[in-house]
Amino acid sequence: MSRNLLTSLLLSLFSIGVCNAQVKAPAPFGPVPSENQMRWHEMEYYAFLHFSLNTYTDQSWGFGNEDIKTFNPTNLDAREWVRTCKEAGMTGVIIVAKHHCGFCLWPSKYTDYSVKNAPWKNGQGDIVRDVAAACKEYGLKFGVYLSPWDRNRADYGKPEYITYFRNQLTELLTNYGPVFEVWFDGANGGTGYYGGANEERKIDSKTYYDWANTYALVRKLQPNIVIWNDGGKRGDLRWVGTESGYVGEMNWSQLNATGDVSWPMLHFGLEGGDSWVPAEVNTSIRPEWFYHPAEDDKVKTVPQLLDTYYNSIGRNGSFLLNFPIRPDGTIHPTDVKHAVEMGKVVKETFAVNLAKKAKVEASNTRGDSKKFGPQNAVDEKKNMYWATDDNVNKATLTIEFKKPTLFNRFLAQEYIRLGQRVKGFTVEAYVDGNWKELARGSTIGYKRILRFPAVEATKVRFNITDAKAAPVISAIGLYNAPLILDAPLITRNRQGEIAIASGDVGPQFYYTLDGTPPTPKSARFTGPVPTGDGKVEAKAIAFDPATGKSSPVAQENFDVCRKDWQIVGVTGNQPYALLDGNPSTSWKQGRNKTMPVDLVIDLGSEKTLAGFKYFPDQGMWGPGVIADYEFYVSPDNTEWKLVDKGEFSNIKNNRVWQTKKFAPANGRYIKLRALRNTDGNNDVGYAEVDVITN
Ligand code: FUL
Repeated sequence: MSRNLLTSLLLSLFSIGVCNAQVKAPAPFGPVPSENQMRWHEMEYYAFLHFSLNTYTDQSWGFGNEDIKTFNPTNLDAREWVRTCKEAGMTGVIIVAKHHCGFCLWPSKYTDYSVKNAPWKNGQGDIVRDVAAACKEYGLKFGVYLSPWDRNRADYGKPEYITYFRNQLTELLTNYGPVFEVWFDGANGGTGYYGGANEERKIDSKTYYDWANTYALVRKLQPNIVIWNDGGKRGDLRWVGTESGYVGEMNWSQLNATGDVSWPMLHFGLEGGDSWVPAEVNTSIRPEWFYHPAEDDKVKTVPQLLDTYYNSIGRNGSFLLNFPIRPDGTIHPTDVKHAVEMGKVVKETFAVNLAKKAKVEASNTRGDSKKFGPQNAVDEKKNMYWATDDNVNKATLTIEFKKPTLFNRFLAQEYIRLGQRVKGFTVEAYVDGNWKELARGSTIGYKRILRFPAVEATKVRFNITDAKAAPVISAIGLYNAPLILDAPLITRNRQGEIAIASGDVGPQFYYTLDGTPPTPKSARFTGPVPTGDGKVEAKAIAFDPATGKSSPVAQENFDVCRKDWQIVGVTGNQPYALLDGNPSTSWKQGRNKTMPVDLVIDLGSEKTLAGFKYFPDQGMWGPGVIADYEFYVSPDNTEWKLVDKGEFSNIKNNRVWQTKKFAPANGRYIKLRALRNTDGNNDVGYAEVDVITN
């Protein structure tokens, strides 16, 4: 190398250095996460394990007097639980050490109501210890749930209980190694055993637990912990206002440090709030938290779990997924299978960032410095980021591929150590010489993922359309997720239009209405399909154009169109949920009704009826699932003929479509009479009701 060349090289390196040194990083904007919160953000996905005496009594909440002698799992191996979590792609486990019933999964010194008096391992077992050890072995972080409400304790509600509660907390936070998260459930239901008092006790959850001092104790014992608290003093993390597995599309990681938190604040965060309080999305892999055999066929499917993934981690939240443990001490194989499969799909989806090798350019780069250049967004280094000049709150990052590239997911991360800034963005693809908008979003935060049907493009534009301060983007990703090809769901609404949908975003749907098998050459579903007034036999497949693969065939036989049907004696539109063809909407009879409870429908004209169908409400609380019924037909809503009666066998354990056939009878009115529901009360609900005509 010539001397001159060397000098000029050194000079230019020097000047880049000087230039970079001169360009200052953006100042933090608003509240920022603590180191503990930062570590927690990066965990993303972890498990809850619910196991207690409830598991043996088939309850959701124990009263506090359940018999310890029932607690005798025969196949318990905490290593299996943790291994499942690891295989599912999780990074930690939170064990429910004590639920509301007060029974402790560790041999607490301060109560007899624990595993030490259970037959399991002759009272020598300690589930908290086993889980902590398994987490260590498999490299997962360990957390604890300790219910502040204790329905077993005689002193609950009195000051003495706070000492007991803190003693237990001290045991859990001292004897089991590092704890990443402690969960203080907000439920304080009132009634309980309370050492035999059998009464209702009310406390003020804001003051009773003296949270300030309880938190001080927690932080002293576990300086690296994050605190989850719902309803008490503001913790490090917030609930999202639902246990159904999603947080708002707009999700700010802030709340105010004090003051009440309304539902929208839980669900969307509080833009401009003075404290960093990010969202944790907690949900169970089954409808309930504890194990109930009746839910063995209600385990969330892989597409449903993926939906929750995108609606939590994909929306700037973490994902806390619960596994209920069975009485024998194991996780049900279906739960294991679905969780592990979902983990595999996620791993496969995000294995290759297609933007990594592409050329990236930005409309603005802070101080024109490489240190803040757009390349930092695709280098997979979490502490490097693309930033704009101060006051530049709108900017575009363009990704250019070497060749047309197929993708269906967009990922973005803000460098949240400098605060959450982005308020609005769009993603566009350059297809056939035109820019086409693929998706748009509001907030980004720690991580945001958008799904859209696969598109092949040569360029992609990420446009930040609004931000509270100069954007700082630490990651941009484009991925091509494998499509999940489940048999699609075919529904027909009251107007007789057919709709086809599936759990994934992106498959194409093809259908037939004449009983022939659908193929990718059949009619393509692009929107509601009118099908007239008569019966329809609909078949459909989901199809992935990229791989040429099809799902299994879905088939639905619809009877006559329900557009002229009127529900007699009701007002408003709400009751018509039971005729809308949508199995996830439902209607419940008024609370003032007592059994028998009738549903009367005017079919609009006389029909020859040969049966009926009932789909029960799938909800958790008071669904009013009919167990015993009578079915009547009438020409005039006055003279009724009983055409069928009986039970919906096993409906308590399996809330699926019930189909009943009877000898043909003519009539214009039908009456479904509920004689008894599965809970033995007067609730009566319906997700769908239909008839079978001759
Ligand atoms: C709720 C509790 O009442 C449930 O039983 C469950 O433990 C869930 C995680 O939190 O508030």
